[in-house]
Amino acid sequence: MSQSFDARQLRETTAAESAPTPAQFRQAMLRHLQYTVGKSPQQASLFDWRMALSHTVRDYAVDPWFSATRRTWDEDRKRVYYLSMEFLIGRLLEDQAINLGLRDVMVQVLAEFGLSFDEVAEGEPDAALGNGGLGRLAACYLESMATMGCPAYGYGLRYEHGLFRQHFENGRQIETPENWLATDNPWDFTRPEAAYPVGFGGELHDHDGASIWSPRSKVLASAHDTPVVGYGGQWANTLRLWAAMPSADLFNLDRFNAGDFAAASEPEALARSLSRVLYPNDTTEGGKELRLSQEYFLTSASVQDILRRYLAAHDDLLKLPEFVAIQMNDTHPAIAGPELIRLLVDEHAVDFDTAVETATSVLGYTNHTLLPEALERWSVGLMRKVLPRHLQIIETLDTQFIALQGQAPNPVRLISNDQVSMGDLAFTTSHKVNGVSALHTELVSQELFPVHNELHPGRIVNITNGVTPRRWLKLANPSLAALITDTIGAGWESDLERLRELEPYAEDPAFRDAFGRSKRQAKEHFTGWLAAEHGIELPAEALYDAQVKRLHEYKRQLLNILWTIAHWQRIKRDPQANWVPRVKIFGGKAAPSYHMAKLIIQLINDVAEVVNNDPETRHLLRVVYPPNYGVSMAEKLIPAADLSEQISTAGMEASGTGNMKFALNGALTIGTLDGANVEIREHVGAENFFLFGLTTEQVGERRAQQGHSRAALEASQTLRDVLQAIAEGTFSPEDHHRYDGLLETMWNSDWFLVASDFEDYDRAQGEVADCYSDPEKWQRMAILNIARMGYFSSDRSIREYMSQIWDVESAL
Ligand code: NBY
Repeated sequence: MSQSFDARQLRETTAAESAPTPAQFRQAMLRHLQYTVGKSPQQASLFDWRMALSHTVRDYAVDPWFSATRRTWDEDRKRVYYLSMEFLIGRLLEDQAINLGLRDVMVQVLAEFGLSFDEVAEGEPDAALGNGGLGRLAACYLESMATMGCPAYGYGLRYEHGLFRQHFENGRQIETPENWLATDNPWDFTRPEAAYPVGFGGELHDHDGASIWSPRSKVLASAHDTPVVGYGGQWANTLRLWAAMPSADLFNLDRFNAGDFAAASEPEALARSLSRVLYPNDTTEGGKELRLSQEYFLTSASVQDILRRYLAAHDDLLKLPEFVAIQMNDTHPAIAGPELIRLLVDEHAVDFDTAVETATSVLGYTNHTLLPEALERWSVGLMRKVLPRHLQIIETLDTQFIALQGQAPNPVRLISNDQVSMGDLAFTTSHKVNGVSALHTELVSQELFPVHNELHPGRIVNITNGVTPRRWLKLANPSLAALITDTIGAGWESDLERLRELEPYAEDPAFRDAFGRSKRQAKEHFTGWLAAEHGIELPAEALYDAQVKRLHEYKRQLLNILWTIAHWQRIKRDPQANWVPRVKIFGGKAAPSYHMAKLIIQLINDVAEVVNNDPETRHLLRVVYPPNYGVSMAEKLIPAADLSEQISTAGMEASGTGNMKFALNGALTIGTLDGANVEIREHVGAENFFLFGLTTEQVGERRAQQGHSRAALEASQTLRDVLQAIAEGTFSPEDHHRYDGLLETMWNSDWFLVASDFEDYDRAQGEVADCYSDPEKWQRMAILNIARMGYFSSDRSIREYMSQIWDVESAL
């Protein structure tokens, strides 16, 4: 059985039949409390209970994990290896419990001890091993691969410090280190026996025409495994994260014996730094030796592990593509091509051309960006210093690639301007290259890789992103999930197209009311948390209008806050008009070195300070920016939103996945024709989507027009009034010049076309308000959004990867 397996069967078997009784679960939990945690119920703190509970849930994950692993070996199945520098997992307890069918029993047993599950669960730190969309996508895909019964491993780094924590001081972003491992991580199994040396630096020697690499230093990669259970508990895969361990010879015993204790551990400290901290940029800074070393560390350990596992059951390395598919999540692990070629040639005596062919058949590359500053390039000098053998292999690949282009006068090169282009390298060493939405894939073919595309027609494929409905609907929005189950029955969780059965209910007043109540509950859950955690009180009766995502100029949080100012000014001019009360919610982190993004954060907070304290408007407009947005905050915030802001400059957001989570939870979208917005709008219907803004093509034309920013400003009195208020220090009375730089950009360059799109955005926001004043209409639209979002399940995405890229069958 395979692609056509019906995931609906899963739930029935596990959730109902093999789930423990409350008594069994209680006993298992108390056992862990006593023997794993070492506490009695009388002494146990919330932390102790969470540990006991997590270990109990993990135990139930181990059985499907063992059986899936055993079956994969016994049936000699092809495996997928998803290589990613980021896995933005968030919390695991409730997620795993839901997939194992244990959630209700767990809540009930805790209640018997007078404990609230929410309170216990709130203590779990987010595993924030990622920056944003790319890392969260990897986490959704892991969960979907397990649900679909796709034999797979996720490979990543076990960063000691995940994405920094954010707080605000006087409106400014301050970063502090994140420390998720400070208390025990109950989910992973340490595997000291699975350790691989990864070499760095050193020299090449010629030996009978072959290159011999003698690395200068070696660092051990040591494995930590977390079982990832699919929905229904029928299958489980492994997330294997590598931690850097200094190999024994790195500790300088001579220095230690000579009494220089600090110097003795210097090389050791350097080695450990490889898995110390996640790079906090969602675009590369470039040229950082540690980053390149981290990328190689992940890649080499993973590829060695993959070959070891393959060779344990096979001996013909040329058959590797029949049993192994490796997916590179962007170019960060793109050294996998040269590394696999190196291992085949240098360690297993495969000839070079065969090695290249084998590697290419195994590898796939997902592109997540067109932004030039985010396309990785490593200087040849750095490559030679850190990875001399790989550079040599890349030079050969470059020569071959030029030859492939025949007489082309200006051939595309893997190495140009003394830099290795990791995108071009990833393309040439992959049999499939995919973009993450239809529009993005089109741009990848036409703008980024036109030459590659002509040389290898059919290599580029589109696989539109998806999100897992288990975490992003069932877990995050229990009231809506319950309403859906009551209405169409269970099973939609693993067959999301079934949401379509909700369509007729858009016309049912009772259902619309019930939907309204579920939205209210989600709002109360969010505002309750916001009040408890941040002391922010929000009105329940308002349009919740949210933009949460990394801070980036192309995402145009600036457009949103400028419109908010315009809206405030309008209310002040006519406070008695029939305004729809709005709460403007912002969330997201800026890269620590991204000055403009941090300035925009400060502007949002400055505006919030003024607007929220204006007695004339505060019942009609609020601006809130809860700090430290991440997966766990998203789980509370997204279900509470009425309006989803997806307002990037067209052509710049590769896909977006937050857009999918909001629409799935019944928020309406105000958005541009960018990334997956295009497909969301096609699916939910143009009449159920607030569209505005220039198209990708028009963006190109507008940018080419001299003085477009000034012209757009001259055409908008509204926007000029906004900019004037900022310039006058309305929001920064203590520093009138704070936003000079930002205003200068608005008048004179405006690369992201904030001014050009402002008036149309204003028009669309007007439509939003009109529509919201007609609750019946709004709810009908929201319900149709939910009913038509089935396509955006990550199960669908994974099914497409399995058939179009990995050529692997479901084991279920
Ligand atoms: O990947 C995001 C895209 O912006 C978004 O449109 C898409 O939905 C999502 C999933 O396909 N890209 C993204 O999140 N990128 C990064 O986080 C990232 C991280 C590190 C680096 C570059 C990009 N880096 O070079 O270090």
